[in-house]
Amino acid sequence: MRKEEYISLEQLLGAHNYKPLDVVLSRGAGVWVWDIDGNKYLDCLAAYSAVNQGHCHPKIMQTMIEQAKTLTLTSRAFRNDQLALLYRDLCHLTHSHKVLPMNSGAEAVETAIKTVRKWGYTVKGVPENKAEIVVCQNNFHGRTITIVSFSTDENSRKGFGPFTPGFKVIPFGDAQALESVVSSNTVGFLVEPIQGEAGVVIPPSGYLLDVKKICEKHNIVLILDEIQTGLGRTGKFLAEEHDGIEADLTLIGKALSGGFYPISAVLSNTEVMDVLQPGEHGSTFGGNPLACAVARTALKVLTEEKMIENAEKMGSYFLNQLSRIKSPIIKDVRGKGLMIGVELYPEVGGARKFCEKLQEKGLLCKETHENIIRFAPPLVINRDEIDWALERIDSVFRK
Ligand code: IF1
Repeated sequence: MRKEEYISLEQLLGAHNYKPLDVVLSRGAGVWVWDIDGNKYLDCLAAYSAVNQGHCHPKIMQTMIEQAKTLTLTSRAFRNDQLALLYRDLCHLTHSHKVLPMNSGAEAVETAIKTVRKWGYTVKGVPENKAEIVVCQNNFHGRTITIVSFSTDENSRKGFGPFTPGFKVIPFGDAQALESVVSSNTVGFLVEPIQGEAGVVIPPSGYLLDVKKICEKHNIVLILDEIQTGLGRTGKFLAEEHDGIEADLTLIGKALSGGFYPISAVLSNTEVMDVLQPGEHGSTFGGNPLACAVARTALKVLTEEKMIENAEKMGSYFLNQLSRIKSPIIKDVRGKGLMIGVELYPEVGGARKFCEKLQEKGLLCKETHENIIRFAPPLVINRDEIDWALERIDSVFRK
């Protein structure tokens, strides 16, 4: 089939909940992807940080093939020989005490919400159905009804009511704002260490430390959503490490499988998770042996192949070089590790057309919130590949 045929078939038979670039991909390896006509692109989105390890990492693929031939799904009615090993690997890497495996990032967020509410009622002593969780403006935590209930993005909410109550919204990056809304019913504070979808918004340094102290003072569970910032993206295993703190609950997903399989997890470094009793939460595929085996190898290659250190090194090189581009349309360049955002002046009429120009030059990236382009390639990118990308970015923005 020709590209146009793929696109019209997708348009005809698929729901229109996305407006993708008109590129039909068919192969990936490392930072590169190819479309059906054999054109090669540098992937600067990495599936929203789900392919940190690079496309089709051979070792993760090998594990997937072997495990798929052995045992894929048992349900949690029985135990399997991969789950406890993943628990051990994750607890070792993150100093966590407990792990609850799920599938999508949104499911991990929902699991954390249920857990801290239950902790509020059974441990903190909050009256039933009065639990409040604080979130930030411009948050992105997923697409379920409860999660969009506390979104501040009209596009994510309109037409989906009625919404789940029990959430308070404060400005991102302002620790005092958290203190000012705390009540005796507050059970949790859910926040991204860096707001991804909002446009790579980095809080003032020390923000996470400040909110951690406020949570300790008021006996509130700090929940860090590291589904996008985690697993090396910002140059540390978890972004919280930049502030030298440990969240009470940490949410990971996306690159936990290197892009091979949906798996997410809620990590707890306190006993919050002990409030869950048998039969109170779960999922058909949560913690299945195929997901666990793939995740173990995804974590192994991330650490053994020094991808996190590379993200730190290549990220600062990429950021520095981007900041040196002299362009009348670039308003700001910001980022941490290989989580980088380039904000354009609103007058230029939106970032989409620049993504389309970059696509023509062989670089795939995605705009967010009209004027910001996210550059988040797989963490295996090398300096030559960054220079290759910079040449094209410079040629598009310099004019
Ligand atoms: C889409 C955005 C990114 C996330 C954080 C939870 C989730 C996500 C910080 C939920 C998911 C994905 C969703 C995907 C596009 C992408 C995205 F543009 F939607 F906002 F990355 F910024 N927490 N983000 O970033 O995880 O349930 O998707 O596994 O909805 O198109 P999920």
